[in-house]
Parts: sequence; C-alpha cells; structure tokens
Amino acid sequence: MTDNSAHRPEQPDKASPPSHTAQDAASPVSPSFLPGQKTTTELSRPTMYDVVLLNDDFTPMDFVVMVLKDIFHRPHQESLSVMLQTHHQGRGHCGTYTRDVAETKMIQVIDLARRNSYPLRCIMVKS
Ligand code: TYC
Repeated sequence: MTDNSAHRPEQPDKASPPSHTAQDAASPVSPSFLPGQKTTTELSRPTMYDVVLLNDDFTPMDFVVMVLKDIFHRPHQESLSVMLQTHHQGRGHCGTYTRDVAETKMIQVIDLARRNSYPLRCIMVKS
C-alpha cells in the first residue's frame, strides 16, 4: 500500500500552535482539532515593561555607558545620552521588554554593579 496515512497516529496540524500545558498535552483530542468546528484563537499582547536606570552620586559615568552598551545593546551615542539624561533628570529609559527579559536585564545591571561595588539601581515599571 502506498498511502499509509490511515495508519499514522493523529498528528496535529503543523500550523497549529503546540500545546503549552500539562492539561493540553493530556487531553486525547484537543478541541481545536475537531473536524468541522469553527475555532477562534485570541492572542493578547504581553504586558511590556520599561527598564529604568536611577541616578546616584557614586557610579562612574563610564560604567553606566558600558552597562547600556553591553546589557541593553544601545549604540555608544545613545548610551551616552541615556546616561546623561539619568544623571540630570534622575532616571533614564534603557528599553522596553516582556516581563522575563526586563527582569533578567534588571538583575544583570544590579549584579554587575554590585560586583564592581557601585550602588547603581535599576527598576522595571509597566509600560
Ligand atoms: N551621577 C553619576 C556621576 O556623577 C553618574 C550616573 C549616571 C550614575 C547615571 C548613575 O544611572 C546613573 N558619576
């Protein structure tokens, strides 16, 4: 027999998103695969977070510029202007990310500052 599709186990449509929960994985037939049924997939945008640098009197300007370049991948001139904005206005916007990415970057900043004995602070706020 050349067409053996009848013997293949049910395969989810390649274009459909994979299941993400244990419950999805456990259910034998996902409702979205039932033949002849209309389905709607609602995708909501994730909440985004601004990562914000706070000014202090001790962290060297060069260190802040290095943080903006290395952790936030900002070009040199942009890093310089974010650092100066933070220096003059008290806070500066480093970037906007999903929660996990923002949290990781914030921790990287604080960790790098601590390892260099600088009091640089960084927060994340809902965008
Ligand atoms: N105010 C610091 C200084 O004069 C420089 C600085 C800029 C520190 C931005 C923190 O987020 C900051 N050395």
